[in-house]
Amino acid sequence: MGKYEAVIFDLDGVICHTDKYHYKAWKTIADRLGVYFDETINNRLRGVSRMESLDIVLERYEGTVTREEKERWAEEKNEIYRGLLGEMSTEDLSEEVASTLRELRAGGYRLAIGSSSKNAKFILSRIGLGDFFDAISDGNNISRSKPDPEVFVKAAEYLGIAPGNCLVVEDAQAGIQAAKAGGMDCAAIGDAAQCRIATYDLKRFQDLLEIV
Ligand code: B16
Ligand code: MG
Repeated sequence: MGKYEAVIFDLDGVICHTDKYHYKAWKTIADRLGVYFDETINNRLRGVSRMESLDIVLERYEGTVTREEKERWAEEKNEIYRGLLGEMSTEDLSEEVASTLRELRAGGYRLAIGSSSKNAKFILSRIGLGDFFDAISDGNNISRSKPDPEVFVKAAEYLGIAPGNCLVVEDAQAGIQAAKAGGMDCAAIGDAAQCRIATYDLKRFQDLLEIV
């Protein structure tokens, strides 16, 4: 083992990709409400909690909205989204991610998920990783979302490893900020790697094996 004892992975955008399902589900709600919504707006929802995502979708909504309405729309979005997640299968886990995870496991690292999603366990089961991780910290066990460090601090706690010995892997800027605020090193992948605020910027998921 090298610099770290554990690796904590964000889920959406790191282990697998659910953007298109979030997009379809939010677009259905936005169309129903007559609010403009496109993929650029959808990109702003990455790593953001469900209710905060709805606030972004409603930025262009004219008129007042009650709390009850917001809760109902978020629930409706989630029902559509979960229906679409049902289309996911083990084919949505890339060979590169699967083999990198296997190598890390063989190297003795403790592996956890740190995701804002309340659907994390369902997604993991769809892609064949339902029993793979040593710990899962997700939208169901936190009260503050990224960039607050809570989701990653909890993951480290569940693993029983000090934050300073954990590496976080993230695709969203808010997630990188969360890792740093929790006293953890972090590796950025995808869009987050362009911000240049992470400890490491990865070109490919398997580059992880060179930095742990
Ligand atoms: P849910 P992550 C995040 O997952 C997604 O990136 C974000 O787009 C979504 O709004 C959030 O989960 C909440 O998801 O509605 O399923 O609870 O990237 O933190 O794994
Ligand atoms: Mg993400």
